[in-house]
Order: sequence, then C-alpha cells, then structure tokens
Amino acid sequence: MSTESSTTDFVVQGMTCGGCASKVTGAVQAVAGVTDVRVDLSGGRLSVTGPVDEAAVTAAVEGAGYAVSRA
Ligand SMILES: [Cu+2]
Repeated sequence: MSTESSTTDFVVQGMTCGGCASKVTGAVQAVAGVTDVRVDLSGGRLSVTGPVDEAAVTAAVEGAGYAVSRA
C-alpha cells in the first residue's frame, strides 16, 4: 500500500444503474479528505482515495441508501 495516495476499497450492495453509481460517487466525494472516488457498478466496488475516515465513508454510502462494507 502506498502511503502517499492511499486507496480504500469497499463493497457496495444495491447499485443497479448509472444513477446509483453517481449517487454514491456524489455522497462519498462530499466526505472530508476524499480526493478521488471510483465506482465499479457491475462489480459493486467503491474505491476511495485520500486520508479518509472509513466510518464517514460508510455513513455517506448508507445515507445514499446502499449497504456497504470494507472490501
Ligand atoms: Cu440506480
């Protein structure tokens, strides 16, 4: 793992379309410290870059209406 640009992966359940992906992306982008968000819709994966608080990311995704756990 790189310390310079750490990326944390999560598994998101319930994303079914591009709208879901952008909803999750927008919610996570609003979390403090997040510098990049990537969502893999088909794989149900979320990659968050930056010095982020996992609990804050989890809360953001859950707030958007999806179940999430660490990958
Ligand atoms: Cu959707």
